[in-house]
Amino acid sequence: MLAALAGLATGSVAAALLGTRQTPVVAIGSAFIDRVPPWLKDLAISLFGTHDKTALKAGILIVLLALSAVGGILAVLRYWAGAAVVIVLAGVAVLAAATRPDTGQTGFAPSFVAGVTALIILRLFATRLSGLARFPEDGVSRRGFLQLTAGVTLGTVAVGALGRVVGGRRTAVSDARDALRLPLPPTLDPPAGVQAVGAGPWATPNEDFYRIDTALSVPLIMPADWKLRLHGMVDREIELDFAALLKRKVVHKWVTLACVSNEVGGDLIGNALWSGVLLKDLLAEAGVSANADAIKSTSKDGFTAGTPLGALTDDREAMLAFAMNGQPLPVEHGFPVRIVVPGLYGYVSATKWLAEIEVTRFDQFEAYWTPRGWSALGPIKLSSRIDVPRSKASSGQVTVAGVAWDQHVGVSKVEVRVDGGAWQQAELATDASIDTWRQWHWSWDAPRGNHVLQVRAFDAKGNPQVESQAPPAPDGSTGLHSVDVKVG
Ligand SMILES: Nc1nc2c(c(=O)[nH]1)N[C@H]1C(S)=C(S)[C@@H](COP(=O)(O)O)O[C@H]1N2
Ligand SMILES: [Mo]
Repeated sequence: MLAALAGLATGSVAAALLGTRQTPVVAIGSAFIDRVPPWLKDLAISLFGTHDKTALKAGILIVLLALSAVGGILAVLRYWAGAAVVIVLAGVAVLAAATRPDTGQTGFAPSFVAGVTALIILRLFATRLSGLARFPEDGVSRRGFLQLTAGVTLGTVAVGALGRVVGGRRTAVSDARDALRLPLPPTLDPPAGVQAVGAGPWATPNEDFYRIDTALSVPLIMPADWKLRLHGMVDREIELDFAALLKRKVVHKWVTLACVSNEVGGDLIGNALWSGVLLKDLLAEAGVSANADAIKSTSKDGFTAGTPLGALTDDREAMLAFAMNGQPLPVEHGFPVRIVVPGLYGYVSATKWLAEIEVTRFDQFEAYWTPRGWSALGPIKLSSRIDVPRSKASSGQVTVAGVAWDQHVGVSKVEVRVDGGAWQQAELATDASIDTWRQWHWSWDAPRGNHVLQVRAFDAKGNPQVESQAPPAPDGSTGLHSVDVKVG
């Protein structure tokens, strides 16, 4: 029984750290709720009222402990017989979590961790207990058993408490997030024609959106506690809470966010429909000093970004975003409010878990990444990527497709070549705006053998992409994306 409780404790910590609510008990309970006959559900509600969920959890715990006791007795006789009980119990929880519609890929992990923990602890107890069973008078075995019992009990209480602290806050914030009602975009559908044949999704789902930040544990901010202080070289300081933010004029805009660390051909880039409030309006209201040239934005966890004022006050609709693809920002993507600036890499603009904006001058401060070897200014560079094919193809007509981007400048042309031959013009999908990536495709009559595909893009003014290879540091990679394709 102690082994089972220890498993539940590590499982709850795993759930808290992974940001899933699927602890072993919750996983089994949810699967149970989905499957019970209606009469039993009604009976439970009439018996326990609004405490029906607590009753269910208690019931699961009692059954689990009873089965664990049986497993424990078996384990003293034969470890593997007891272990089988643990494996079946943990297996049921893993399956229950994995088959839930609302869990990500990590939902099964807490139950898995719980099972492994229980197996290890059971093994320790089984060894001590079978020794004790054979030599009942042996003081050493008895002491070893008592020490183990005390150690596991203490450890379980400590780990369980940790899980409560980490998980409780996480649950409270995600519940508050679920309960939010936000001004939402009229439609989540991408504009007509932006999707190219064969290319990946033009709109990146939140679950697939790349995540980059320095946060070892994600800042957990209740919307009711969120506050933004805008100060510095302004006529009037502004303090804004979440309710006040939502009362302002809201815009919805597709913007492709990119990370400066993206290697040529990499996937640290994503396109989403952001909803928020224009920074231009807020800055105008504050009255920015003519001498200022930057804002320093600071997150709840102390990350800072330095952004040129020009990019916030021109026509590009830089915003304080509170929604991503029609949902409140996911916690990992900056809940409840972050900055989104079209055309600039994330490290100089896209502060998540936003807490403070100071209007200032670049000669007055250094943002987080500047002393670490990255450029103070970070406009996104014209780039292109081949998404299909990535390694293999069958000979004949092969669709070569991908994306090209030059946020807030625009892409006018994409070309593809095979084995260093002549550049061929690819067909461009519709441009949603100059602030989003643009998809393209090209039909290739592919002969058998090993081939190298390459892509290059041209910006709105007709300038070609930089061909010389440069690494991401200090201000973004350059070079053409090449893919080796084996055509069979
Ligand atoms: N608070 C905070 N905000 C941050 C960062 C960070 O480390 N901390 N990283 C930035 C970087 S480098 C990028 S590329 C984007 C990534 O945003 P995403 O994780 O939502 O894709 O967030 C930016 N905002
Ligand atoms: Mo980044």
